[in-house]
Amino acid sequence: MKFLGQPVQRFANVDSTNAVARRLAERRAPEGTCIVAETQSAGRGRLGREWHSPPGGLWLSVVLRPKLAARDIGKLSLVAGVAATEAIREVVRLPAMTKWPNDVVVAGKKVCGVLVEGRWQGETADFLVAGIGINVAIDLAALPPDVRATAGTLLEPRDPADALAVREALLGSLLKKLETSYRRFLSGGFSGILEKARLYSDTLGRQVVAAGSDARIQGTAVGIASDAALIVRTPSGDVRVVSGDVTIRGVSGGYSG
Ligand code: BT5
Repeated sequence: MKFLGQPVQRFANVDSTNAVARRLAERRAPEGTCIVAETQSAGRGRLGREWHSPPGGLWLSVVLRPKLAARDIGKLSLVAGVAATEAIREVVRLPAMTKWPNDVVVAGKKVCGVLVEGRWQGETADFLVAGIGINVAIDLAALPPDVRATAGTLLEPRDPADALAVREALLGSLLKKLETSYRRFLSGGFSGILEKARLYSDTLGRQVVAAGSDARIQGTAVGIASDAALIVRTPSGDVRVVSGDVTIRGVSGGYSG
């Protein structure tokens, strides 16, 4: 690896690795700085949602400094989601899938979430923080019942030594894959990442309900466009969903995230 994880800063507990990375980035931390914590007391998801971060997970954030327009942030989320999917496949050998826009699921259960945040100067990113949370070996009973219903863990948290080894292997694999995809993305190779996103997609071909800020769209997810938008086929035509939450219909318990 050339820069991702140079350095890795480890903490026992932080409020949120994204918040720590942001504070460091504001003080000019170099691109590639990576924050890893054992637990987070205020782990966050999108739209102010909470990300539960008990021991046994891999909670990390990296500082990135791409020349990126605000409208392209969704692409970077996809880059990180695909990297996490591939790392899980490689290290744990489970059939991880990417659920648009930012989740990784195994057997329909959310095992990983991605949160990309940025500071903007006009329309361009000053810096970005890509946060990735993976439930490596967490005790699902530690989650509130509504979250537990849709969450999964890669391993049972029975053997702490084993779990620690898997976490370290996942960290190494994830940083490598993220760096490769990110470089590819910066050099104009987003279409290759899109191909993977489509290949690993748990969403395409499914009946979905997409709830954005101002509309609720119901139909079949038929594509991921070149700007990372989800294309949903409805009786009145194809609709582009740029952000928001997607629920896959027909999955027991209904699943959104
Ligand atoms: C996400 O948001 O999925 C992004 C999560 C990013 C977490 C990482 S951890 C390292 C870094 N530091 C941070 O502070 N954050 C990042 P969203 O799509 O909004 O999903 C949030 C929803 O997922 C919650 O409302 C819950 O329903 C569910 N959830 C919360 N904790 C979970 C967990 N550990 N496992 C599975 N689902 C969870």
